[in-house]
Amino acid sequence: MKLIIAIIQDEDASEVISALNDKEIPVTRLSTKGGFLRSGNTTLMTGVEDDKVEQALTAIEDHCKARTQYATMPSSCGTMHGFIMAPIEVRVGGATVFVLDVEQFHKF
Ligand code: 2BA
Repeated sequence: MKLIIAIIQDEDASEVISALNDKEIPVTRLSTKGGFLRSGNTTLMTGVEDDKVEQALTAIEDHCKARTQYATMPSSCGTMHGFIMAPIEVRVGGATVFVLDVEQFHKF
């Protein structure tokens, strides 16, 4: 058995969850925040038998789009005024996915 942890964008979450449910793959949705942009994203946790891992990954890949976001970061302007806030373009991925071996799985 594997545990798939997928960090995706909020906008894609409903479609990914529906696609997983259609394949009878259970999923838990967590509201999370990225450490770099400090804005909300969604983390999905799904425990699946090994033979369903590819189906789960396909559902995630097919429904997650990369998008460009703009973040305001402190940047040195090289003058005595010190720092200015400079908008930077950040490409946020479709999905960041970890696949872990599950040592034990219980439902009590
Ligand atoms: P954030 O940490 O908010 O990062 C958003 C996007 O900012 C990243 O997109 C990447 O394009 C950029 N970025 C992140 N750290 C950066 C840095 N130090 N310098 C310049 N640009 C940086 P993604 O790579 O697609 O990541 C999307 C979200 O997935 C991340 O949100 C974070 O929540 C999670 N994530 C990505 N890689 C991870 C990892 N190795 N471990 C845990 N979470 C990860």
